[in-house]
Amino acid sequence: MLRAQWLGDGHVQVPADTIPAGLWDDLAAEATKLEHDAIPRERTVPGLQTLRDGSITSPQRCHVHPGGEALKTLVRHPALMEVACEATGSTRMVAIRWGYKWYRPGDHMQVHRDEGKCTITYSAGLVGDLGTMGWLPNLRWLPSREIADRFSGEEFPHDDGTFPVLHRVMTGFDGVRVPHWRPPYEQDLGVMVTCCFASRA
Ligand SMILES: O=C(O)CCC(=O)C(=O)O
Ligand SMILES: [Fe+2]
Repeated sequence: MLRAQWLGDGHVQVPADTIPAGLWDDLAAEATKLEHDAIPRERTVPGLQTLRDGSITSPQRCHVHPGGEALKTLVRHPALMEVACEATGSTRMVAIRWGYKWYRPGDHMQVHRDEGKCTITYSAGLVGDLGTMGWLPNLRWLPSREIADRFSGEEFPHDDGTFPVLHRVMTGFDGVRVPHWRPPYEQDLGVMVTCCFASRA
């Protein structure tokens, strides 16, 4: 079921009640506490660059932080691993990166593909309304070079599918293959948690 959904749609959800409410509270509190240490991430070089691992980098602006104990607890939660394995058909996975992201008005991330090692990328909203991410599932299998050529002159495409980033629900997606982006953020503050797992078998 999860496997079919992954292959068809490129995304799956960790059932909403699996992660305890207390852990979500801890994550929101941890993100708030770490906000003043968040690191600006700003890439202004225009256009899309393809890297050798198949990923695509593009202009972006936000703040990030690798988090603390609450985030480590989330990443170690067995549900994330189980959903990731069942969806992707892997038998063993390891979390390879995780963090909080802060979006303020105008912050954005243009069309990109995630780091090649990320078999599945998870995200969830913690604070504010994260709305939707732009999502191009029909271009999942298009070579990165073609994606870069096609979108270099178009900062935020129009003909997208949208992908909701839900409050306190982890959604896992094929961010390595499905090109995706975040249009300029319009509200005061959105805080997101994200992590990615790599297949080991
Ligand atoms: O803001 C989002 O929802 C997407 C973020 C993203 O794609 C990334 O961090 O790689
Ligand atoms: Fe991404």
